[in-house]
Amino acid sequence: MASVLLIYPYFNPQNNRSIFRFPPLGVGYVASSLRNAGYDVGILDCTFMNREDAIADAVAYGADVVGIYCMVTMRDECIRFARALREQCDLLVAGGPLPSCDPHSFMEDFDIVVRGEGEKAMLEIVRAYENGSDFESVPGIVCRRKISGETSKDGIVFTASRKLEAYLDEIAFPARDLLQNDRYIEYSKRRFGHSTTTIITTRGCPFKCEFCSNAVFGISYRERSPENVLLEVEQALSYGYDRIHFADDVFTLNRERILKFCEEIGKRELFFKWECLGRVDSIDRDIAIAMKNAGCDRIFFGIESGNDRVLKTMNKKITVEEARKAVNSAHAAGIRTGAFFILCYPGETDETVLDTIRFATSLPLDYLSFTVPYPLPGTALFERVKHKIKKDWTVPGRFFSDHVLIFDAEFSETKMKLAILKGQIQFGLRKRLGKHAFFAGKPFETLTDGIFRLIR
Ligand code: B12
Repeated sequence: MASVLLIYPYFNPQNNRSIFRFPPLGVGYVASSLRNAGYDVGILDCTFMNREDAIADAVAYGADVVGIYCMVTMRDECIRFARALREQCDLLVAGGPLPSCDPHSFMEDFDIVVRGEGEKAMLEIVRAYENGSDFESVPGIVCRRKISGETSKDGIVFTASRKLEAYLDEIAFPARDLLQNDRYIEYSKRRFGHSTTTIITTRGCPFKCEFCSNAVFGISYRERSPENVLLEVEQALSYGYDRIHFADDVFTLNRERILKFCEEIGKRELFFKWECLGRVDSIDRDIAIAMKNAGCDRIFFGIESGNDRVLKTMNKKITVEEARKAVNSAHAAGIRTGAFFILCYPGETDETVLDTIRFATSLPLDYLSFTVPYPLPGTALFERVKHKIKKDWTVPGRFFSDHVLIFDAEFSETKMKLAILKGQIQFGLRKRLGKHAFFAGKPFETLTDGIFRLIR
């Protein structure tokens, strides 16, 4: 039987300010699917490795087929692996969010790109490889056309699209035994005092936010049953994790399902802490209390703007008022709250940016993240600004933040970074000064509002 190595090419960049480290679920799912069909599979997760060791390990593994994950920040590393392994294996396959929406740019270095969900696609590819049959019969991939037995360098073929997995409960759990659980547990305990892993309980998101890349799971929202999810929770806890980060795009979308899920946790007497990403229009006091009682102690909201006009431009389909209510409900239920905001989005003015900072720092948040806009390939935002893109995402930031402006925007990169810094300081002051923040923080806010308006 063919042997397969799956690589997650994430190396901790030197100036990385992100503190989150999670095991790669996607390659875990693909590995399970291959292993259940009898293949010998290994995972090389580079999160805690240096590049030289990782490449040497990949070469030494000697797999027939190598599959490499890629998302927008990993393009260079992914290509570097492909080039290092080109002569060492028979078949190179790319998969994950970036190859799914930008397959052409991988076809120079890879034999095949998988677009979208990878479990069945990768299995069918490995089977076709073993049988010597044509890859063109495998749906959901991009490959090269065979011309009289020869593989042409130029003739790139997009095969028929693959149907999305309809019954998520039937998909095998990710192969956690192949992941570096001890390293993740050690990192997470040292950093946060608890050990977190991710689980995904739904796939797809029915909304079409202008900046979001949903090339893998699409807009068709599908759910796992609470029973099936809790079996995976039990399995994850048995590895020594004590906390779950639900990685769904919209964990709280279906109210009935969340209530059933919380009830089921109680019935099974499962004690673990968890966190998730929620949409502000799906959280109210009752649901927040049920979640808190079931162990949820942190919720993140993608609010993105504190101005209704900008929220419309982003196609977020939420309002500032809904956002305030949701954060207040979660906070009142005793759940720690976090929120993500984008500053200086295309179409914003100085005043809308200041609205966002004012709004974000007025909320009872425990964690607050501001970023510059990132046009991801395959998104409507990308289409809107693609003629202005001037840099690749992977160029690291140098100044006081690792944010990189990759297109010619209405705001300069300096102005954007200043807005982020201002927002962070305002948030810090508010947290430190508590109820005195309004008076003590006001001079800082007024002064920096003025500076922000003046800067070009
Ligand atoms: C958890 C998460 C993180 C975690 C870490 C990732 C991890 N190790 O788990 C953290 C919080 C650190 C993170 C950070 C970022 N993230 Co993130 N993250 C996610 C999230 C919410 C879940 C990931 C996940 O577990 N998915 C579940 C698995 C099952 O899905 P999957 O990985 O796509 O795998 C499937 C297929 O892709 C395929 N597949 C996967 N691997 C392979 C390999 C092969 C060979 C094949 C054939 C197929 C295949 O099969 C799998 C099963 O069907 C996704 C959103 C999402 N819905 O996936 C965003 C997402 C991956 N992140 C994204 C982004 C943009 C970022 C950031 C850049 C955000 C920022 N502005 O800072 C950073 C970058 C971090 C870095 N320095 O590289 C984007 C990527 C978009 C793109 N086109 O590349 C996504 C898609 C969010 C979005 N909708 O825009 N992220």
